[in-house]
Amino acid sequence: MTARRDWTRETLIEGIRAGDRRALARAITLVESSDPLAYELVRELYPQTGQAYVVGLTGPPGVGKSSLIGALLTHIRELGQTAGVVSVDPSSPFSHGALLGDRIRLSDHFLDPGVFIRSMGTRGHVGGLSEATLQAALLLDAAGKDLVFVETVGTGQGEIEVIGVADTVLLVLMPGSGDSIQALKAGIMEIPDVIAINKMDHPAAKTMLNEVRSVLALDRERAWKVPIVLTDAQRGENVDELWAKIGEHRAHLERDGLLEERRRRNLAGEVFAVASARAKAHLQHAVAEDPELRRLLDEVADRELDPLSAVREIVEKVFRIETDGRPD
Ligand SMILES: Nc1nc2c(ncn2[C@@H]2O[C@H](COP(=O)(O)OP(=O)(O)OP(=O)(O)O)[C@@H](O)[C@H]2O)c(=O)[nH]1
Ligand SMILES: [Mg+2]
Repeated sequence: MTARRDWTRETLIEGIRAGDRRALARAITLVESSDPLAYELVRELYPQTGQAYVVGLTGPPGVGKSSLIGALLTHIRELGQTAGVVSVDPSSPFSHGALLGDRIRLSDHFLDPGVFIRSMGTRGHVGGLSEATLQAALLLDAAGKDLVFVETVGTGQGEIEVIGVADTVLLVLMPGSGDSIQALKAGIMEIPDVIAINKMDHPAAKTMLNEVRSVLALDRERAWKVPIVLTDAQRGENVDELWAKIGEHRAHLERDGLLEERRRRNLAGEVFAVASARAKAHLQHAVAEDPELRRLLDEVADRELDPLSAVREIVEKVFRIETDGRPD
């Protein structure tokens, strides 16, 4: 075991720039715990980012997202590219490295210096899931990885929003992921860029493929036609094809100058998401700490004060924004 190093801001920055995995591991731990030093690191390294291509994977629990990343890593390492992986676990405050399951599924890659894998808990993070994910992706980018994979488990709603940092969004489903089909159909879930139906050995895989196809057929306006690939992450089946589809999406974005546009939109979205998370945390804290503001909530409950008047008073007091109680 290496002795525990006393990292400083400078040695961390230097280490990350050099792609040192211990520096990266330490930095992501700082991100996880909302340490102000993480913010400083990202601020310092940000000008060098934007080199990595970011692939975001989302989908219901247990569909095989981590297994698929493992299989994709084998493929892209053969192509000579390096990669960073961050699996975001919104239900846990700390992950301490890799989750046990991921450790098994991604174990082929742990000794490979061209790959950095890390799970990250985000529960209780002051800036929320978006902030932690954005910071981790930027750190992996700054460490010189060609590719960054961000895995996050979908909760059924707004799954894709949490990977607003991704250049390509890959939705992973498996036969029986009916909820996700409904969410796509209802427009609750944004249409991803590529869909993988994993566990293709399952007898219902074909049915699932047809269901997904019929949902996508409702959305014929787009220039990009969302490819659907049946995969088997365990046996590595069709993983090269999946990677080719991700590559085609990338080429589509790069060809028409859309990548720059998308990144601009993504980053603006991230700034808003993080600012909103912080504003909300600030608001909750302010109300919890201020008996006068808490009293307003009691008055609303007792029907002595209407809700929008309470909003006006709270917003004026906490943010010093004059409003008439209506959103603009
Ligand atoms: N039969 C079959 N099993 C698979 C396949 N891919 C993954 N699995 C299994 O499915 C289980 C879940 O796989 P994971 O890769 O951990 O899935 P995940 O989506 O990352 O799960 P969470 O991160 O917990 O949401 C594991 O037991 C895998 O071995 C596949 O293609 N076929
Ligand atoms: Mg996983």
